[in-house]
Amino acid sequence: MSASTIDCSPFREELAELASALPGVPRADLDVFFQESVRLAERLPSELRDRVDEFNDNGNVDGYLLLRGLPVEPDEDLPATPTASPPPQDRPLLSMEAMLCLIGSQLGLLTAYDQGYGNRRSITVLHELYPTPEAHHLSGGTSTIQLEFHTDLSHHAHQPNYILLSCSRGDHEGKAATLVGSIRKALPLLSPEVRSHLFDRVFTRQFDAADPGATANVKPLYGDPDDPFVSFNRSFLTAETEEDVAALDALSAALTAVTEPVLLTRGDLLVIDNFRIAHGRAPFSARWDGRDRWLHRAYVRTKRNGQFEGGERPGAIIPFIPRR
Ligand SMILES: O=C(O)CCC(=O)C(=O)O
Ligand SMILES: [Fe+2]
Repeated sequence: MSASTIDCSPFREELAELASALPGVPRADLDVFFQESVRLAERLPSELRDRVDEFNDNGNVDGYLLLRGLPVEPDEDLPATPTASPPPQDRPLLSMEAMLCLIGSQLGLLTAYDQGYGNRRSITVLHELYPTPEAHHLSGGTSTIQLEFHTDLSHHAHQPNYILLSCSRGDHEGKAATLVGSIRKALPLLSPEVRSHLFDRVFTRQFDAADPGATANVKPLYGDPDDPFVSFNRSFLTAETEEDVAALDALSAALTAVTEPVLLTRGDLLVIDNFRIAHGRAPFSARWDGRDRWLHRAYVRTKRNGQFEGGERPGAIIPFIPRR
């Protein structure tokens, strides 16, 4: 097991007990639910909390933390995989939703984003990911095609630090790996010329096809030149020169070369450092039988990089602010 993976089976009972102390119907009052998540996160098993804190403080080379063996309902007790969002208001709390919010609360502030796509994405902390037949090719609802490398919400001034994905059901064939490309691994593969070209180079990102004026400024590499943050999305970044195209191609190739597939199965929770890795997802076949792949997703802000002004409460909606 890699150092980025934590076997949580020894904590399973303790974690199931914490989950049962959370409100049983989260959507009945989400504010109370998130407040309770914060309070109960203090009672996470100390060994697990220390590992999560260590990742939060220092990160790691892989750019992710994978918690395995978390408590999850037997498959026959889970509802059918959704085919539409949002879930019913009265849906009882699922174990993997509880894990998402407990670990998320330990890392920072669970946040509902207005993503700037008009009303095409629901503004909520608790996202559901499941295959949909008509999914846009850049959305998490895709299945038959690969979801290409990207940074979530790179066009938002308060881009979340972490993406949490917890898994109630894996895909039938075990193909739908989440693909993670760590900049700490990819950087040594880039030539000094490409690095200096991409560092602090401002690209315009169009984020709304219906409104060409809706743009944000995104830098593929920024921060510490020797240990930069990455922001990547090949189909959104508008390259202006031949050098831009070549440099973005080189970054894409380096990320691909270091990519690690992380196949999520029930009871797994993946914490993605959204500043250090670009991620995607391998193609897979949905069966539309009520037992398709089903993930829960939440975004977490931390005090780094101005994501947080102070005084915000967990679960609060942050308006859309394009990155400049
Ligand atoms: O399905 C996955 O594993 C990742 C999905 C994703 O990256 C997204 O929805 O933004
Ligand atoms: Fe994503």
